[in-house]
Amino acid sequence: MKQIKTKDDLAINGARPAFEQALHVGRPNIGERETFLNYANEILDRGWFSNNGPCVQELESQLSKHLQVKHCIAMSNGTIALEIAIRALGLNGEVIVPSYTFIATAHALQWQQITPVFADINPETHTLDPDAVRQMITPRTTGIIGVHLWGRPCDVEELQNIADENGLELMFDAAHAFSCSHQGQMIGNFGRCEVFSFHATKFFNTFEGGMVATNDDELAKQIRLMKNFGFAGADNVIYPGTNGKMNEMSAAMGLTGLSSLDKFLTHNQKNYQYYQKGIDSIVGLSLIKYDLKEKNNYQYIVIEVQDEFPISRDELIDILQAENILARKYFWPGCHNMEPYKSLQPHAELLLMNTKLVADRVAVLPTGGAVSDITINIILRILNFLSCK
Ligand code: T4K
Repeated sequence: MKQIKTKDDLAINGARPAFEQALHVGRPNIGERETFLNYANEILDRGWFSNNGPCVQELESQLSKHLQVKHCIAMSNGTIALEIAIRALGLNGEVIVPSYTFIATAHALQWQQITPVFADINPETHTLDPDAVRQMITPRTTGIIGVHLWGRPCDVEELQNIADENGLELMFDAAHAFSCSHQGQMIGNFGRCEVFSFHATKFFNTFEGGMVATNDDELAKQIRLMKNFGFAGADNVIYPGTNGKMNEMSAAMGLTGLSSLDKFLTHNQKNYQYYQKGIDSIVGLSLIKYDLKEKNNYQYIVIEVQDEFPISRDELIDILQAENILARKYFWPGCHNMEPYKSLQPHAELLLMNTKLVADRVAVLPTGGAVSDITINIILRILNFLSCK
């Protein structure tokens, strides 16, 4: 194990890195290989690879049970699930979203000629600040998309109040919040619908994949039409739909993952607690907290680098990356600072002070099944060393 006693021991100064192989923030969680291979063999034998196959149907049914939600509609990825949900809700004009999110939240609107209007976040929760949302409503606003960032639920009730008072649709980007709850109810049950990502790097993955969850029968019917070209039956197209279908291998990965979900969660939670013990005693670093009364997936280890820390967040990331610890500055610099929004809305940042504050100080550290407590111990020792610089 590499010793770090002086700054010359840091890889950024030419020393050997702490890890020989890159340590990624989100290595995939893989369930029992044998289970997946059995599903894969069945799929090959059956010769039924897509178009609402038996694995997709079984996955949707298990997901509905897990989230206690009426309809779970599996898709090829989270972004297309967002695009379809947005279209099925009939959103147009302007839709209020946070800028502090993955770019897909904004792009899913812009892709359909809907203007994402960026509202500021609460710096404590990193999710939409309801007062900021109120400020951004105009006569062109048709909806609000809250993002349960890091798996921590938005202020769901207050956003629902705002939507109701102003006749707006409310949906959620729950890409990070699979298997999380809010006030004892599983995420998936709020707003008109909620959208999940099952990308490789997520707590629960289907290689690539996503889903819309809703308790609204009519909306579910519409979404099912849209993700399958608008087919209402053989040779009967009644809507200009797209192709958002999940394939059978992805669904098989999902079924495999679901049967190991408790194992993934236990591992993530242990990692979180291990990081927490170390980071709590480091002045100038804070680890975001999860509400212990709720279900959490502990998918992200998110730290904030405060002014008291001797080096900046960017210097910290550079030092860690040199050690082969590929920490990330999600979701810097905020969607409003990326194209096309940067050019289309050059003054957006004036109302996004908290977004800037948070985006400038967050770093995400590696966790997941591939990261052990020994690895975390090494990362903590580096952080400790840097705190005394
Ligand atoms: N809404 C929100 C709030 C989201 O966060 C996302 C996706 C979406 C919507 C859209 O859902 P999807 O359409 O993606 O289903 C990654 C993911 O690609 C993206 O899914 C995710 N959010 C975002 C937060 O992170 P990058 O650009 O950071 O990906 P990349 O390739 O750098 O991978 C991240 C880490 O994982 C790296 O350290 C490498 C490692 N990795 C990656 C892959 C693909 C692996 O170890 N194995 C792999 O197979 O975006």
